[in-house]
Amino acid sequence: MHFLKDRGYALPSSEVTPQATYHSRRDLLKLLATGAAGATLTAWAAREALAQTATARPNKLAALPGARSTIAGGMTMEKLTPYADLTSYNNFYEFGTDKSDPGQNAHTLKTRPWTVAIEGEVKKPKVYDIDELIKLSTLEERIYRLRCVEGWSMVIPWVGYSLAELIKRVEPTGNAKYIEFVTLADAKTMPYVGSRVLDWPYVEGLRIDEAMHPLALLAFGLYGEVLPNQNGAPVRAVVPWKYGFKSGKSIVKIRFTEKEPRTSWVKAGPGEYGFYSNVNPNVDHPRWSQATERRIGEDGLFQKKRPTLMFNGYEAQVGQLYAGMDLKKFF
Ligand SMILES: Nc1nc2c(c(=O)[nH]1)N[C@H]1C(S)=C(S)[C@@H](COP(=O)(O)O)O[C@H]1N2
Ligand SMILES: [Mo]
Repeated sequence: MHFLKDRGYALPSSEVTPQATYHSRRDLLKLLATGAAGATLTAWAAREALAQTATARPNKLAALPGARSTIAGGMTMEKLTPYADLTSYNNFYEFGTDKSDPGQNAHTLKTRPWTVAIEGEVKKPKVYDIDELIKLSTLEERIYRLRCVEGWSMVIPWVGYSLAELIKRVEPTGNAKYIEFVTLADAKTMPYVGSRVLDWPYVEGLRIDEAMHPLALLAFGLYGEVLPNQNGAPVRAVVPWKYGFKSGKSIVKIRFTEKEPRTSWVKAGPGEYGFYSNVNPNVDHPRWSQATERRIGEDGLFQKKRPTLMFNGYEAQVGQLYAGMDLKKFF
């Protein structure tokens, strides 16, 4: 994936973009042209200037209905992680376990046709075509920190809408206590599906109130363009107050359940990875500290690391979800 190297995050042009990528991005741009996300487009046009400083970012984004201050508080003015870094340093084990593997291997992922099935404890189960899902609500650009459990972090300008928008439309039943994300496991296009690193498909989950929190994002793009394959095209979750592995990539199914989902990482190491996995500098991973982090593309390997913030800096927004819970027990 070299198509943006020389253009940074400018909007694409057909000469520098492989045909397949261009088609999907053109669809996103077409959607924007209909006015569905006009304000966002304005912000995107100004991206180049903004990203240079990343401090003078004007408030141009559409507010979420009823959650304006929550979302504004969830944004960060920190410097954005360069596009080249966040597309070449990834965790996407279906394409290999080295950080550089997804960027090199994920071109085999086919993101059209693509459907996302909504199943389980909902009154309106439905199989959404990805292009229908993109149009379900107004796309917004949201800058979130992503903190990996391994101790590195990035700041990414995602494009999507609150997961709550989808959840409300499918009408969960009274039994829906959790939501499970099932992601693609296609051995034909994903070379490491079948390897023993994880139990495939990659499954993640949230408690329903966590999933309903306006900060929880269903993302279709970043830096104003559709998601690069290695970042979880064509649709992924982004749960910014949790360790990165909770944000499942390339989702094909969303199930509403009564019981806590059995997630891939909890199955792989129940003593190391908990269901909640909220970013918490006070609860160490059994094999390493979680107190500090290294910002990809910014902090050198030998530089002093920056302190990790409770709930990844989103405590004011999400702390209430865990009132009264022992976060050492429910890690
Ligand atoms: N399907 C799937 N989703 C996944 C992973 C994965 O291996 N497979 N890795 C997770 C981990 S550990 C992290 S840190 C984030 C990384 O997202 P990014 O590459 O866009 O930064 O994706 C998460 N989602
Ligand atoms: Mo991660």
